[in-house]
Amino acid sequence: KIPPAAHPLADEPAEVAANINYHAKYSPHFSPFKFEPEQAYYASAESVLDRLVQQWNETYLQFHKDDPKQTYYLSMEYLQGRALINAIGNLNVHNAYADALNKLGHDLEEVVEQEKDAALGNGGLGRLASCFLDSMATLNLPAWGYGLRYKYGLFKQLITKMGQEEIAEDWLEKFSPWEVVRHDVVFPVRFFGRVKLNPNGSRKWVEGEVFQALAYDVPIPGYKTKNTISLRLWEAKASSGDFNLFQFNDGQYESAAQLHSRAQQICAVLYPGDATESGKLLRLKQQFFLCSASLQDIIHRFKERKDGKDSWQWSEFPSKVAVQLNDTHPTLAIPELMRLLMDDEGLGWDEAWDVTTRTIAYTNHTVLPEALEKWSQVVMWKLLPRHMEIIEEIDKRFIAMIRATQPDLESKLPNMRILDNNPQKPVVRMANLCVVSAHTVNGVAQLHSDILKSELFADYVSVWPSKLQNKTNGITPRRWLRFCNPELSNIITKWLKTEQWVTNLDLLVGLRQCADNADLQAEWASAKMANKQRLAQYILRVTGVSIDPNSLFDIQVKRIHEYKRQLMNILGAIYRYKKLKEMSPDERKNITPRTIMIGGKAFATYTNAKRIVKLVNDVGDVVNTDPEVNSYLKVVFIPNYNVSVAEMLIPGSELSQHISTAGMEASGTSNMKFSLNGCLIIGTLDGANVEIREEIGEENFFLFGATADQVPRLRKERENGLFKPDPRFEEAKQFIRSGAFGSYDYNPLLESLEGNSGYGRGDYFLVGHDFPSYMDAQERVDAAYKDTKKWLKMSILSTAGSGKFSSDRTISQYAKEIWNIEECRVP
Ligand code: 26R
Repeated sequence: KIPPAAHPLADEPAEVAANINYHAKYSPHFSPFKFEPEQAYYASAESVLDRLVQQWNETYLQFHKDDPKQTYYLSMEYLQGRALINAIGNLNVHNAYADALNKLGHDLEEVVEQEKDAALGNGGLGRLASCFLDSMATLNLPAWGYGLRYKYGLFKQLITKMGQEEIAEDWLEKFSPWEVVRHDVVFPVRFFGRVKLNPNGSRKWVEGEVFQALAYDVPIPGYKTKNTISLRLWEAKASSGDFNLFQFNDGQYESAAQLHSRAQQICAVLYPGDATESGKLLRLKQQFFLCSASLQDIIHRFKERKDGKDSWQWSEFPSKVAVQLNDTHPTLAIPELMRLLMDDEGLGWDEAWDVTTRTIAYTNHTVLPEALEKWSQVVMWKLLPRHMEIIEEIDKRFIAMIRATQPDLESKLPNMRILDNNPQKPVVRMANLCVVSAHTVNGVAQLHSDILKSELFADYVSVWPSKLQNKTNGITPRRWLRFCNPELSNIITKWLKTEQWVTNLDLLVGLRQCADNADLQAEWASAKMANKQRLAQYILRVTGVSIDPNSLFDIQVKRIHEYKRQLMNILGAIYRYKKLKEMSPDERKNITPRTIMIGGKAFATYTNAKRIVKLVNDVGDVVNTDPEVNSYLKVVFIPNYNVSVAEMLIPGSELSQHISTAGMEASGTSNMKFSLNGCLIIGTLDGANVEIREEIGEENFFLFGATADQVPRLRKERENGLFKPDPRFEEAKQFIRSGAFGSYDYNPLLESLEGNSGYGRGDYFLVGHDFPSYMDAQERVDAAYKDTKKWLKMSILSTAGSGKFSSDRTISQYAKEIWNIEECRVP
């Protein structure tokens, strides 16, 4: 019997301070002679971890004891952002830590900023995964996240004279206190090799090279609950036996450690460039590594859950395990589960297929053709020969099933089947494999799910009428309001007379009835002003540009992509600048001053996206230094947009732009964050914008542009030369051509808006078509902003109408309608 551990901490600031001090003193991470913000951060993190570990262990035990069905969320991306501020918020010890740090001569805000963002993701899909973990923990759901522990996360964006430059971000450089390595959780993962036929007819994948997957666990605390779940990240290692001591002693250092260095490549970076064959192979290895390690772990847990006391049956697996695939990136989980069940556990095809299909569900996050994964069959046969056999069999059986049950679909089969056997380039269509194998397929906003049903996956609807579902995305109200915007949160709590809204976001509707109240409006305005001032200081610090907190703060932050139409935004800014220049000083006095901020990373090889970044910066350089007009307009590019920058920007924003070509943005999630923080939206009827507008009221949303169902016709008309450009559009483009923003060659960008056909040319994204209605909507924005009371009312109504967009709502729906899991709460 081990004596019980002493209760780690009380919440009195003095005791918290003592505990931080203890960690500062006895923690081996740094010399004891320094106690600067960085040391204070590490000591605070370890102090918080004392609390987390206890809850975490209790959660493990509870899950083990109750043995509920558990969900496993498989994702190649997580955008966790900072952990310290979130953990002390969720543990409800914010004030204790702020006071404790004060006693130690530090400021919590400064200490918190020492932490590097964990940026193991690109954008929306990765941040969604992190919001989902927060909600799963908060709702006490028995759930796990699985991912990869990349050494370098998403690149750091530098803005230079050349535009965007990328540098590696070594987020683990100074070690992360938030991960715990589990030396006892290790699984072998094989690549290459061949399939061996056993005498009894069974098959076995053998030889090739084998790496070890080592688990690192990150605690995910729920809000005001003991439940603390795990994000398990796999790291690739070679076995010690793979180190060739003989070669090493012979001076052949590189070849002695060959497997070790190949292991390091697997988890080196997120999305290695895939222009080369070796790059593509590496990406496929990453995906398989995640799937194989996670499934072995899941199966291991399934088998050991009753301490071996009870016998169990494979047919119960789907009533104990739900696996959610975050897009097609972890699709290999399907053939890997089949392989493990058949080749390792001895199940027959039918039984294995039944278990697999009842376990796995798939979420689609995009309809863009270039993002629909297709893997070369040649590469797959080499890397994963057994999985290719299984995929061929799934394809064969699918075809047979369709011919037997729905012969009328014969003509659709070439598009529906999993293998595309085009002799030039035979590929495996991962989305088709998911739709055929998963029990549920969901889109991420109502419009997106409708498009999946009517277009991308339309052929499957008659085969499985209820397989396709919608689960509108959501965001965690903890990180995205309560913690990032304490000023506004306090006002909301005061006026609703409860803080329950943090876990029951629908309560925000209670603000509707006081949207006209002058006192609320005054408090609301002063919170916004404080946040704008903080943002202005940040902008000054990182860009050197001074912006006016009394101007309208207009923000577009997201990955740079032509479909998201940052180009339309900057063309609008250019037109605004040109008109300001043409005005007399007296005329200018009627203008609503604006600060247009644009931020986001361009994929390193996406040239047109990088040109857009360059253009925004060049326009900023000209506009911001033009003394004639720069008190009416500033254009700022926000460098290195990430989760913690977003936490600063969103509370200080007044207008945000969600202006994608209708039908192209699956959902968008920052639109929800802005709206929740009382920021108005100018946007198209795309993704979740549609539902946000429904919830907050159309009179509170600046709508413009073509609708999704009009887009194909408009593209046709354009091809047939029927498009008549608006003079404002022509004027803005001409202004760039005139050299007003420097001598950089913008022709490729301008040409993408010209012509009449082709993807990415012929204005595929309909910037020209939507530009006039966009500019009209911008005029409505200017007019509305002049009426402060009206604007404040709209702002309050935006927050009041955002309750639906809590990820708690989204996750409850997944739990009920897809996973069939229930809460398992630590008492
Ligand atoms: C593998 C490669 C081709 C690849 C494609 C696409 C890698 C990553 C992506 C990212 C996509 C899938 C993504 O992030 N989609 C976004 O998902 C969000 C969460 O559902 C949506 O809000 C957002 O609209 C969508 O673009």
